[in-house]
Amino acid sequence: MRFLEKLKLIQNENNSLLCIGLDTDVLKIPPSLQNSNNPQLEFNKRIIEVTSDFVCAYKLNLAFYESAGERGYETIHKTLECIPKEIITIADGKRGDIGNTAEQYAKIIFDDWKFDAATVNPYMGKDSVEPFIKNKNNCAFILALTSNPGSHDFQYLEVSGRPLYEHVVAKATSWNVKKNIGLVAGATHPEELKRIRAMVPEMPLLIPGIGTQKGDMEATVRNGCDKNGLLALINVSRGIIFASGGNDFAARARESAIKIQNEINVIRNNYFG
Ligand code: NUP
Repeated sequence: MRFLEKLKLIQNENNSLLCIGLDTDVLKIPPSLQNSNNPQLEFNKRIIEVTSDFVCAYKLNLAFYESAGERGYETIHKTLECIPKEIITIADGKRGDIGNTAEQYAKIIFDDWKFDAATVNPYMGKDSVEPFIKNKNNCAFILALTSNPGSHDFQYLEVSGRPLYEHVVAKATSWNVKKNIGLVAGATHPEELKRIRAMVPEMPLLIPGIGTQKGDMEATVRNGCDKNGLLALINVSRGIIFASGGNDFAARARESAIKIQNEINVIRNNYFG
């Protein structure tokens, strides 16, 4: 199934724009799981069990698994097996390299792990992105305007009369022949998000920065959705999975996910009916 079709189906079915970030820092796993065979995997399984009815996507930041060594690769495989097939899965590794190397990155992410989507750094240009958009069922979320303070170092620089990130948005649009490109735009830049959405009315936007990074929820939903109140994937990682550092982590994560899903939906109903 085409990526966009799968995304719209699950956003409607679960009535959710929420993407939970499984940024499972092994040092923050609660004591009750520490003695299990693979604490990182057990943690993910519990989080997925209690939240999969309220999300449209799970995003695994690869850093937290790669830093766990050999075991981390196994955890990625097994975590993906626990995610219901209709939910979108995103590998957040911000890959980007010369063509033949990028092909290897795309191979492990899409062919071996079987993620639906990957985040891609566009700095090296079209040939570095191409392996991620070869298959119409896979999506490349291209970094346009990131949520972090360092986004001001390069992304706002004026080039030919417009900020660099707008050039990225325009290029991504021109590469989007198979309709399987999305953009990453941070919730910490809500006005720019509005501008980006106006430039790409039909692209999915992966929007991190809500919660710990203090992005603006109201403006993010209003400015990030398409005209039907869909196609924004609003990521929250620490704010959900580490809502509690204790043995009640799963129950607290569920509460937090429901609260955020409701908050998003109230704003959607206000603006998109
Ligand atoms: O611009 C970006 N900002 C950002 O935080 C692009 C990202 N991919 N992320 C990722 O989103 C970040 O690496 C982390 O995995 C997640 C945000 O986590 P949190 O602040 O909700 O805990």
